[in-house]
Amino acid sequence: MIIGVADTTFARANMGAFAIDELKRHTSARIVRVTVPGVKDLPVAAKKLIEEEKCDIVMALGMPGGKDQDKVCAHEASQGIMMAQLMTNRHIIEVFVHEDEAKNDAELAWLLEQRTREHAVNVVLMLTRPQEMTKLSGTGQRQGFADAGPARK
Ligand code: RDL
Ligand code: RDL
Ligand code: RDL
Repeated sequence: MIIGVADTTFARANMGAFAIDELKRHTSARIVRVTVPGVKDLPVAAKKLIEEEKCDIVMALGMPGGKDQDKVCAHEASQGIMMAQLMTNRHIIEVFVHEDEAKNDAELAWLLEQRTREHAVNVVLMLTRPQEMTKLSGTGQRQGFADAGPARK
């Protein structure tokens, strides 16, 4: 099994390093990493990891900025990531942390790391133990900030 990790220089923390560190705690799968300038470059980077590097699943890691043009950029990147998934029939787990989700740089750094690590665990489960994902069905999982939890207690 091969896991692809694509991240950006735009993000304000080394998301790829967090992903690889977490993946290695849970799997011995080979990891192929690539870094691109920004989120709009992630769709083709992920598609190349799948088609050329034979990755079974890819993490697309990015940080949309807080300005309106960044939000549009992120929406476009998301659509590209979904298109790449449909073209390749492989999951590309999109790990986006919007810069304005955090109230300050310290919280942003924490969120970039925490969301990346939690989605890395999702990737390992999806790839190797999908029944473990089903056990979490409907439990209000979130990545980074606290889980929402089930609506009915
Ligand atoms: O292809 C080169 C760039 O267009 C590409 O890297 C963009 O994703 C860069 N970029 C923007 O141009 C922008 O307006 C990014 C953002 N906003 C953003 O919020 N986050 C990014 N890139 O990762
Ligand atoms: O590929 C990993 C995630 O990007 C993907 O699972 C998203 O669907 C997760 N997600 C968000 O990132 C988000 O901002 C979800 C929501 N909002 C949402 O409102 N409902 C979801 N997922 O089921
Ligand atoms: O319910 C609070 C948050 O989960 C909500 O504001 C989400 O929209 C935040 N969020 C993103 O904006 C995003 O791009 C999340 C993800 N991705 C994600 O992958 N997982 C989350 N939230 O839990």
